[in-house]
Amino acid sequence: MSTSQLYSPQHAKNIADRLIETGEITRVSVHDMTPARFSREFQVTSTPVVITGALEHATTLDIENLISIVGEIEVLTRIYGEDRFSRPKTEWKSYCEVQSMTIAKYCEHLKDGSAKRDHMYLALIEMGHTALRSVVGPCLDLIARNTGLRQHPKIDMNLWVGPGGHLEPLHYDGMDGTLSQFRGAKRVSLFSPKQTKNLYPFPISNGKMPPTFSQPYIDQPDFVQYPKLAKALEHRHVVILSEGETLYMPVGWWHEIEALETDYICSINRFWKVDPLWRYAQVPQTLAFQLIGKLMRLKQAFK
Ligand SMILES: O=C(O)CCC(=O)C(=O)O
Repeated sequence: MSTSQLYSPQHAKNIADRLIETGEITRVSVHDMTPARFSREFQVTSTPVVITGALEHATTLDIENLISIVGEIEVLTRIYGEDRFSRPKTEWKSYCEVQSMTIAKYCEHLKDGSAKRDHMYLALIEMGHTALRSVVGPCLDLIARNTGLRQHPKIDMNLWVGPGGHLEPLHYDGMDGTLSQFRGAKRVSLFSPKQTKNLYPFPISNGKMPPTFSQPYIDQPDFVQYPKLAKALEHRHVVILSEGETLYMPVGWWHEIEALETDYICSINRFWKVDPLWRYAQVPQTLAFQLIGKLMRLKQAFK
């Protein structure tokens, strides 16, 4: 069999599909969670968990509510562009373009289909100082109370709104994170930090894409260019995060997030202090990346 037959896109996809490990992420009701349990079973062991039941009494975050609560706020919207995901990530000139618009204007793009066509995503919009905080805050604070997660001093909560089908490519963060699903569902693929080498992070010298992003597409794997990806895929965890659920992602865990097909999805994420601090030792690349980021910000401040 020739190499091209062996690694045809369909063949590679079949291998990837076969290797998906499902159903391994534990679900725990927020009402059964205590800080001691969370610390022992999930935080200290850096184990992802889905927390259920915390958003039961949350106001639905639909377009109408978003417009009436925070519609006037001007935000930077990510525009990935129509053909971005059909090109290899190594050809991307930057992570994405951004455009300033009000949240109400973005909602118009969602309604008329242009957000889906142009892969426009309202991503990582800090909402801690807005009226939305008092609407969703109580549910999210219940998660903090029952897990003992401690808030990052500078970041409170971020809004994510986008069309069904949107894909946030595989990356990791330098803090613990929780992703709460207020509308629609997401398919989350998770890889432990142990798989970092097999996921081919962008080299720091790349300069266009951050080293916290992985080069290959995990659902159209190119095993010729990225042979070790097959190993990583053996350890892939896939979880469907349904409306009302919250996923805890420990520092350094790789995640790719796909909004399942629907008109639009709405989530809120939070970043938390890494407790205890020695957990950073398990993900030294995260620490190194944070230090580089701090040095770059210092350099800019003195320019
Ligand atoms: O939901 C998304 O699209 C991305 C969220 C994310 O990357 C996070 O919560 O860390």
